[in-house]
Amino acid sequence: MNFKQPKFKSALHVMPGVEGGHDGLPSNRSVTVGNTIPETQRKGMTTQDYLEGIFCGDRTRLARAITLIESNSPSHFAQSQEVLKSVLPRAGGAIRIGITGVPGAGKSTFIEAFGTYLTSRGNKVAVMAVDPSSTVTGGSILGDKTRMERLATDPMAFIRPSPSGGTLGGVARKTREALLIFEAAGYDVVLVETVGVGQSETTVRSMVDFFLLVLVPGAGDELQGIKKGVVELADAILINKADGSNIIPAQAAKAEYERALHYLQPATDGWQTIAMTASALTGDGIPKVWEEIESFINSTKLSGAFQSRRQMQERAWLRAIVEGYLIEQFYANDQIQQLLPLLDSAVMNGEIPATTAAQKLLDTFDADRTTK
Ligand SMILES: Nc1nc2c(ncn2[C@@H]2O[C@H](COP(=O)(O)OP(=O)(O)OP(=O)(O)O)[C@@H](O)[C@H]2O)c(=O)[nH]1
Ligand SMILES: [Mg+2]
Repeated sequence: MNFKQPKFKSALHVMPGVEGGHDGLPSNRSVTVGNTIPETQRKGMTTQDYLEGIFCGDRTRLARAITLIESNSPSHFAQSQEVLKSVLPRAGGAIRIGITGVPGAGKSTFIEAFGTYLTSRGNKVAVMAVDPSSTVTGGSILGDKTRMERLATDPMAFIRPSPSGGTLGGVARKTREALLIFEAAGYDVVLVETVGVGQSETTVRSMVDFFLLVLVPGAGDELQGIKKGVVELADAILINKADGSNIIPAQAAKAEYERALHYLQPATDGWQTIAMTASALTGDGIPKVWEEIESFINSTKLSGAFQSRRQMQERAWLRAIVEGYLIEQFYANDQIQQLLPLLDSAVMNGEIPATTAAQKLLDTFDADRTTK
């Protein structure tokens, strides 16, 4: 079955015969032998080229592999799936961490401090963002590179801006698949940032092992402005900006959250969601965040919660792909496109029940598919 790619436009097309520059990286042309450009670079890289690049840690080919899987072009679909299938046995080894929080909470500054701390310990860190609102600009992370100056030039880190997918589903697919590529390339910590708006936190939660909610003290009464649902997704709450005159309010906020957390359902079986304070600016509390994450990973691996969450995530992901495919096929069907506006207005005018209209649409769709 050929899964059609969504029809929205992307700013991240993979260009055949890439000569460099489209993903911000230098051209590969210097590798040419004599005057001839190797076939693989002229016509697009082979699957083997991508895989070798990923496995040997070649950043240029790694970036291109991610560009390939981010492509919306149907002509890249088969090759991107081939690459993914081959990386799968080597994927899964990273600790996947989601980071959310209100705009301005300090997520990017935290990622700079935390990521740099991790690379100094010898970890290889990949940073991605799920930002469905980002289009041509390449997302907040790209604009944020000034806040991640050290990490952006750190050879042990790789920052990938949010793919411009148009829909959250599109961005989620690309992020999940890029995550597998990073893991196969030996990145052992993957950070996925998302602004705490709409559905994107739930989406990121569904692809990570550990979910961190970044808050700031003194933003009003605690729990204010934060949906209870988001707190319930978190494995830890980090009260950031605990520096200078903010230290006391930050500690008060931490205590208040600790109390509130006792009444909430923890996000992970067997792990009581914790509250911490830190300063992304001074680095205070940053090692403690990692300590807690390691302790979370150890205890959930021991209890099996870690593995079963990953399995559930894979299954949910499979279902989501199938559902997305079916919905797209349904609405793209010619007969449905003709019938839908008529039934829409009949339902809106109270002429027929919605269930009857839905049944008619589904019968039409089924009949049309069986005749094809
Ligand atoms: N004092 C203090 N300021 C901080 C700290 N962390 C971040 N800031 C400041 O808070 C502002 C917002 O920080 P960002 O890291 O851009 O916040 P963000 O959550 O990534 O924001 P969005 O990407 O817009 O959602 C910047 O001016 C930072 O310098 C901190 O620990 N202490
Ligand atoms: Mg940011």
